[in-house]
Amino acid sequence: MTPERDPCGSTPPGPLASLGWDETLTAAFARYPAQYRPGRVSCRQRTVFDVITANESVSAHASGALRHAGRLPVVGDFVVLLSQPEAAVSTIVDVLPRRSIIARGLPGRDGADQPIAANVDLVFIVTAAGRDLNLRRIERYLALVNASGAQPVILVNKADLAGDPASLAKTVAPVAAGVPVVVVSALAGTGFAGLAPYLAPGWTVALVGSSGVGKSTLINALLGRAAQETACVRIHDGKGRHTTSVRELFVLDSGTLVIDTPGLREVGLGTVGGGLAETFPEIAELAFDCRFSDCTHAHEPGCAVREAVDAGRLSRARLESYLRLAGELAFAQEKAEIGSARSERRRWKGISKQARDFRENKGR
Ligand SMILES: Nc1nc2c(ncn2[C@@H]2O[C@H](COP(=O)(O)OP(=O)(O)O)[C@@H](O)[C@H]2O)c(=O)[nH]1
Ligand SMILES: [Mg+2]
Ligand SMILES: [Zn+2]
Repeated sequence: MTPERDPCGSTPPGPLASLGWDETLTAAFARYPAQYRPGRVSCRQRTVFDVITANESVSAHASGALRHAGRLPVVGDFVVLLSQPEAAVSTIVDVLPRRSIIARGLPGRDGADQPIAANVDLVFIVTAAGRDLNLRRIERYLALVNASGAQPVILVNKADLAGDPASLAKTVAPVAAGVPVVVVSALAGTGFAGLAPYLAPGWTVALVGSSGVGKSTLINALLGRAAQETACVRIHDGKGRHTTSVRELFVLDSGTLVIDTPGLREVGLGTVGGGLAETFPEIAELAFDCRFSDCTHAHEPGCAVREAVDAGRLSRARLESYLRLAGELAFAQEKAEIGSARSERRRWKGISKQARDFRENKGR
């Protein structure tokens, strides 16, 4: 049997499929002529990206057009490359449509979300036994992941530090709300069998969680070698200095793609609200019985959610956490609206100035 030929001739060579490439991407890439090639961003420095293509890894700059449009790629993005034979560095000319995007609100800025990783199928929310085992933080990460388009899995690391590892899963269960919980020790190498179902070939798995919970140790254990050895290519940053940064996308022997993310000190929820109902399904369920369909469960009369708390059917901590995150989300959305209104004003100012310059110069 002969393999099916792609009529457009745009199907990238086999290895791209093992990078998580899919049919949708093939369709999006089809309009690019032969000198362009697709690849996946494995490492992001300030202005330089490492891109894995079907047969090599190259350094690339984002095109001016992408930079001006604020469409910079992130780790995990599938991009379109243009390589000039005489130039050492390739140019990223397009970012292909994302099937998921993990983003967080960036505290103190115009309210724009900060993308962290793209095209992720599954996210391990990593937490650790001991001080980091913070249920409220897990809820926050769940809301973030539920809004991203990727599936969450809660991973409790450092089981070796807990007297009774089984109790760890039980502690987390009330906030997991049906999301799988896996307890491991990256250091002792225990519990990894529980991860196997999530490490399918061609899947992209991202690890998120506070700094120090053991994400890098876990990736090293999965890789069976020190990930630090595979740091990004050293590149001159234009000021004559070398910049280094650790690679963030790895390919396991199983064919799973793993993305490490830097420990996030602050995890703002961003502006995408879709994640809350999924993160607090029991509250969403109770809300059907609130008197007002737009009940915020904060102060309205006839609130079924607050009644459930009073009756002991819903934990108060859970409702408080929901209210805190919902409030934060509303604030972030408002800020983003103001931010986009402001940049819209700036845009119009630019346009009217152009028009004025044009009028003033016309008479000459
Ligand atoms: N006891 C214990 N320590 C661990 C485990 N996994 C990681 N650590 C330690 O936790 C510290 C932080 O680990 P690291 O992988 O750098 O965390 P990251 O910031 O999330 O990448 C290191 O000192 C690790 O040796 C574990 O399963 N058990
Ligand atoms: Mg790390
Ligand atoms: Zn209510």
